[in-house]
Amino acid sequence: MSNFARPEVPVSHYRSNLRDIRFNLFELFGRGEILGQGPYADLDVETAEAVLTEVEHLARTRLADSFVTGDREPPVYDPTTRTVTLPAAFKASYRALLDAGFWRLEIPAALGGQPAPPSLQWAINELNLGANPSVYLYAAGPKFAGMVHSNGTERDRRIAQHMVDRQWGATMVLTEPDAGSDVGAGRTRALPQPDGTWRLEGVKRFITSGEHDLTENIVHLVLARPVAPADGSHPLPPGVGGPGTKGLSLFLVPKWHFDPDSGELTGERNGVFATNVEHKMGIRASTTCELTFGADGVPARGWLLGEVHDGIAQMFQVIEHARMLVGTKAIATLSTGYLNALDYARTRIQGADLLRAGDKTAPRVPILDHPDIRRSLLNQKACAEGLRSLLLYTASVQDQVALATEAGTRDEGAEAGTRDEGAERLNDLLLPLVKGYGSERSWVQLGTESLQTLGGPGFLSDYPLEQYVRDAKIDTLYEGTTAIQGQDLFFRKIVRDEGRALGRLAADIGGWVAGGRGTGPDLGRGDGQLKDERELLGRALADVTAMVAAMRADLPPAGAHRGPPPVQADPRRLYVVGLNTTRLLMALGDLVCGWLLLRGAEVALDRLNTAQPATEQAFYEGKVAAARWFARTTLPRLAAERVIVETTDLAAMDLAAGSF
Ligand code: ST9
Repeated sequence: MSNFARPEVPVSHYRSNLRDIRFNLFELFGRGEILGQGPYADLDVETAEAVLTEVEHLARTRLADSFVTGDREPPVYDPTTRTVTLPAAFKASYRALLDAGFWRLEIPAALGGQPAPPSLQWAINELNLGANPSVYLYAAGPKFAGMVHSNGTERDRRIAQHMVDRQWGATMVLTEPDAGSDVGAGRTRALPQPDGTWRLEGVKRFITSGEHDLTENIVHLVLARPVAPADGSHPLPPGVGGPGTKGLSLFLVPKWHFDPDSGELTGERNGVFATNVEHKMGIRASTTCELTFGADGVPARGWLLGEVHDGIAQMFQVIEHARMLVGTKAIATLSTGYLNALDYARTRIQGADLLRAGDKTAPRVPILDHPDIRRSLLNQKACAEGLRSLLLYTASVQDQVALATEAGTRDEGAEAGTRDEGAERLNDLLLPLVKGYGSERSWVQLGTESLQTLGGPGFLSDYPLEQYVRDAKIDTLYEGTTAIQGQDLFFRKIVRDEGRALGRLAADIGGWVAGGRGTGPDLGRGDGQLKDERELLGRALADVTAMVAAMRADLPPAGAHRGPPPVQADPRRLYVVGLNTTRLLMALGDLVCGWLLLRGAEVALDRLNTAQPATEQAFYEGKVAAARWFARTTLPRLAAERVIVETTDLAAMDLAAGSF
């Protein structure tokens, strides 16, 4: 009989890795030190552990329950009513997520929240996003409310409270048919009205959760360009509504009109309608809508958020959060993809051990015994765990930002608005890595390694891998493509930052390589056990540093980019920089992941110095093995990337369009 048995239903598709999440939070990044005190006095380690356990159970059961249904029975769009209906199973998952109430850990106390440190929030988010990303995307309303609250007027803060109390959905509305990466090309207009509201006109595209039947209302956060009426009745202040991103303002546009004081719906439909819902490769349960403002002759009215024209900066608060979210979604999917592949490799019997390949009577073995499967699984493990460390390291930096801000508001002696600018800059630097590097590595690993581990069955819908691959592809695309992340990293987070955050990160990595202490609170100790890996990491650091130097040398002499005096006089050399920004993004991602994996290995080696229960022993040995594997198989590649950067010329740009 064939040992290829179809999986029994219903087994949760979701394989969480709570042990590794706890390792990162409490053993590697010492998050226990900030819990149970200060702003988190009510949230000690024990409570945090209990929350994680409960969320993991919810994710693996109630959320995961509708993961497949949402894909096979996607939302139904009715163009006559312009409404969307979601499948009942999906609605049940959504209800379970909201009813569990963990979203309160993500919103300010003023709105009824009990804020947890970002590191715990993102650990929770990993579990939810790994189990059912679409459900989690619909459930972002309270988080949006927090953003409205912190940027809003008294009126907006009341609206934010209604959003929380009535559990309304919310969306971010930037993209237009001809304004994707280039948000500043948006043409949606906002005309001031005599009653102080604004009327919006235009078409937006690719709006996640733009229409659905999960909530009684949806509040759209819309970027639009203010335009003065032709009759001169409402002139705009100077500088408002000009070209590009800086001319955009942010408006709150509800699906249903409501009384801003009471939150009660008036029963009147606002003129923002879903005029199309896209058919997609993946995350099919998550609606991706075309929204038309002013469709069907119904005006779309909204409020200017905070009554200030600062739309792009306000929207970037949402975008920064959403970029972290998309990276987390990708990383979470790779992790469950790897663990599904591992389960399969342990039980699938196929072929003889390579050492007995010539013996046709040799016993058949689990594919886990084959060298190439081990290569693949170690790639997946190292990548999934390295990316989790990158995510939770970034979240730990966000803890520092949050604690400083909180201290500024709590301590009456402190100046208002106290900030930890160093941590803010480091977080800014790391965000494109979490989003851009995280999504690229995850999608490629899922397709080329996790699905591949299953062989032909991986291609079948009997297993979750094919859905993971389809669902994860979007992560390299939305919230700023990988190309945008690469440009953001180099031009904004390195050059414009004058290398400060990168310098701090490089000093921390260099400090670890030297086995001493750098500038961070929790750097590695020099115990000699990872000597070869330290050397590999040191070389990788030198390679990435050289890549940055080479790219900086190609910046134009003057203009948009600040920094040390550039060397190159030929302005076309900027193309050479543009040819390498994605390469640098991936190289820096490898470097940081390598460093974090090795720091984890060091902690694991420490633990292994004392007797551990068998499962713990296996866990720590796995941490060390994955870090060593990554250091030996991935970090040496950065030397080649460096040579490529240093020798890039203009040939690609000189090639005529017809020659492609
Ligand atoms: C999308 C939806 O794809 C996907 C769904 C995701 C999930 C939905 C659920 C989300 C839940 C979220 C909950 C939210 C809760 C909020 C929580 C809050 C705590 N960092 O360089 P310039 C700003 S949506 C910060 O000249 P260009 C900055 O103000 C579609 N700010 O740009 C700057 O001024 P300054 C996603 C940044 O050449 C100004 O922009 N679409 C950053 O005019 C102008 O900067 C995209 O992501 C930054 N990194 O425009 C668009 N960068 O310089 C991708 C810019 O004075 N395209 N600002 O500081 C880009 O990012 C382009 O580079 C561009 C270029 C549009 C910025």
